[in-house]
Amino acid sequence: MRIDQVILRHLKMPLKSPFETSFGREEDREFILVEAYAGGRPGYAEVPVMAAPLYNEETVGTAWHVLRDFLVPLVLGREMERPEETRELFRPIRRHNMAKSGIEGALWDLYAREKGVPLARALGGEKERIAVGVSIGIQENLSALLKTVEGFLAEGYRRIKVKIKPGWDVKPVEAIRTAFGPIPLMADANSAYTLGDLPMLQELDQYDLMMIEQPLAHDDIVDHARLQTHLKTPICLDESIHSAADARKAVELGSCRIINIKISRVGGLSEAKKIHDLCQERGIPVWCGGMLESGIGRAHNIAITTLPNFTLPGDTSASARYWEEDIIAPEVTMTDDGYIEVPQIPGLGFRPIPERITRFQVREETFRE
Ligand code: OSB
Ligand code: MG
Repeated sequence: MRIDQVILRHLKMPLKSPFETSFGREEDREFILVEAYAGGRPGYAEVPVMAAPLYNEETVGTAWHVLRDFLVPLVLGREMERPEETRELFRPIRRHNMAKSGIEGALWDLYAREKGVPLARALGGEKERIAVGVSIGIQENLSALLKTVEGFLAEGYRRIKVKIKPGWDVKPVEAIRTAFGPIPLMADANSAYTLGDLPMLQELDQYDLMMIEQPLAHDDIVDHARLQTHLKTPICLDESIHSAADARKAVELGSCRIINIKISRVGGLSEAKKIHDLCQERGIPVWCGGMLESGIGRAHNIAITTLPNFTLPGDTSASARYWEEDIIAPEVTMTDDGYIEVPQIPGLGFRPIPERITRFQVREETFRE
């Protein structure tokens, strides 16, 4: 495939309800869509950056700059056999993983369409449906939280994840256990604690959580290893893992027993697959994290989750959990028993809806060779 055109679109979509974590509160989701063309055939992907650098260092502004000035020029006019070739092309450019993942993702969709296979199959995934969990932001109070959890359990979600932060940790977990018993439950701290919080983290041990996600600093794997020796609950790393090399070091140090793989955080589908393979060899289960993606990013998450070592329900919930109107057709739906059916048509498996994309678009730029 020879990439002859790339279009970047900055979108701003209103979330159904605000999403609050230990690092901030989102009411609108701003992100970038990438469209890459080879001889009229398109490929689509999403760069799920945040508007502000509070989850990682990237923003819509940095990703746009790096895409326009560095990554797009590297692929325009280039003949490529496989999407993995972008790894070598992008290697001199340090970090900016989310920006990189957008180009590589669009090429994966294009590649799968060209081969006439679903994206999941192009990646080597075999599952026909994936198990679905839901990530619940910090709520106003415990009764609002319990109502929210009750609603998602009634919809069929197979795992509940609650966001925690200092002052909102043991109480919400205890309240959910008391109200709902032994449901699959976990907590995500988004780096809100330090080793000084060991007593509180040990207190969480009694609630039989599936895991605690990223309790300590976003760039740490050393203190996490120390923490894991003092906890029964498995630690899962999110923010600290940017590559298969990071994953190997964290596993060898004992910094985690589970890894959350986000395609964007690790720089694209190829690196995500490498982390999956490494974890499979080392007996470390993985699951697919989310970044409140639109349907385009969600479709990529569904595809990667079909690989065999994605054994735990992920954060790829149905479109309706986030959006009044998603930008794809059909939208992503979940069965009553908490699964998403993997599309069986070529490429990412959902059609982008141009009128909706235009409605949410705040900026557009086209690049031609
Ligand atoms: O830490 O997993 C996270 C959303 C934005 C940024 C970071 C995270 C999250 C979520 C939501 O937990 C996952 C989703 O539903 O897409
Ligand atoms: Mg997380």
